[in-house]
Amino acid sequence: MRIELEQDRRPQASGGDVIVDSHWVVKRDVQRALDGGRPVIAFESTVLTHGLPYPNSMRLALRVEEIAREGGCVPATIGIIDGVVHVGMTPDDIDRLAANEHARKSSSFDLAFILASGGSAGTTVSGTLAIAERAGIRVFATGGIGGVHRGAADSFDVSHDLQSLASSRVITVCAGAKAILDLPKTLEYLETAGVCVIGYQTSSFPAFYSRDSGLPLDYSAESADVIARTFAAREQLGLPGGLLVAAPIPVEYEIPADQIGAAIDLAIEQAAESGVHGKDVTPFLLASLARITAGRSVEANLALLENNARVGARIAKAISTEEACS
Ligand code: PSU
Ligand code: MN
Repeated sequence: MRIELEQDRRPQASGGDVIVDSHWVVKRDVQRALDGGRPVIAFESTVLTHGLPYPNSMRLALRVEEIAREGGCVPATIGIIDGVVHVGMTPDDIDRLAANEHARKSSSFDLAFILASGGSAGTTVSGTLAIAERAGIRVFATGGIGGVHRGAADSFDVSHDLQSLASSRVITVCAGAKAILDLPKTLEYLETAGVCVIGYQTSSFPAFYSRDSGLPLDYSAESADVIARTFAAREQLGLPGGLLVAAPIPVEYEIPADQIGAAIDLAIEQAAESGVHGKDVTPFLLASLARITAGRSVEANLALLENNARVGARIAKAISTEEACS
C-alpha cells in the first residue's frame, strides 16, 4: 500500500526512490525487481557502522553490491538515515551512513524507537531481517551472525539475531559465527528457536575466520538449487522463519583456529577489563581483534563478505527461477 503524504512529511529521499510512508523508502531499481519477480539480495549495515573501520566499510558495501549485480541480482543495502528506513541505498547514502560516527546499531526491537526519534543506524542481522521481510526480499547476505556470547550463563547475553532468524521468512547467508561467541550454545539455541542451519558445500559449522569450527551440521547443500527448493517447501508448509546458510571463508583468506584463537581470548579479556556490555560488546571485540591481528581480521572479514554475496546471489537467482517454474 502506498500512502500519499503531505509535502512537509515526506522523507528526504534521493531522486528515483519510491516513498512508501514517512519511515520507509525503497530504491526504485529494487522496487522494480521485486514487482517483476527478479532476484534481489539484501545487505546489512551494522557491519558498516560498527563492524569495519571507515572507509574500508564503505568500499566493502560498494563491492558487495557490484558482486550481487555480476551475479544477476539487484542489491539492496538496508539502513536507517534520519528516521527513514532505506531499502536499497545509493553510494552517497552508503557513504553518509558508514561515515556517521553517531549512527546507532538497530535490531528489530529498537527499530521503531530509532525511526520515531529521527535517528540514523546501521541495521544488524535482526534489524535487516525485519526490514527485508516487510519489503518482500527473500535473501540476505551478512558476515557473521550474532549469537550466544561466551559466559552467557552469567551474563544472559544472547543476540536478538537468533530470534529474528527464527521468525523472519528470509534466507540468511553467513560465514558461521565468530569464536568470540560460544558456538556450541549458539547452534543449540538455533535449534531450540527453530532455525534450520544448512552448510553450503560443507558439513561442519564454519567459524567466520576459520572454515571449520569442528561442530558438525546435520544438513549440507552442494548447490543453491537445494536451498531454494528447501525454502519453497518451507513456504508451502506455512512454517515460520527462514533458513540459515553457512558458507565457509575462502581457503586463501582463512586464519587458522589456533592463530585467531589466542587473539580472540585476548580481545575477550580486554572487553571484560573495560567493563563494556550490551550492544557495545560485539563492536568492541571486532575493533580489538583488528588491532591485535594488525588488520588481518579485517582482510578476512572483507573476503568472506564478498563470498557470501556471491553465494547469496546464486540462491536469490535459484529462488526466482523456482518461482517462475511453479
Ligand atoms: N558479527 C560479526 N560482525 C558484525 C556483527 C556480528 O562478526 O559486524 C554485527 C552484525 O550486524 C550482527 C550484530 O547482527 O553485530 C550482532 O550484535 P549483538 O551481538 O549486539 O546482537
Ligand atoms: Mn548482546
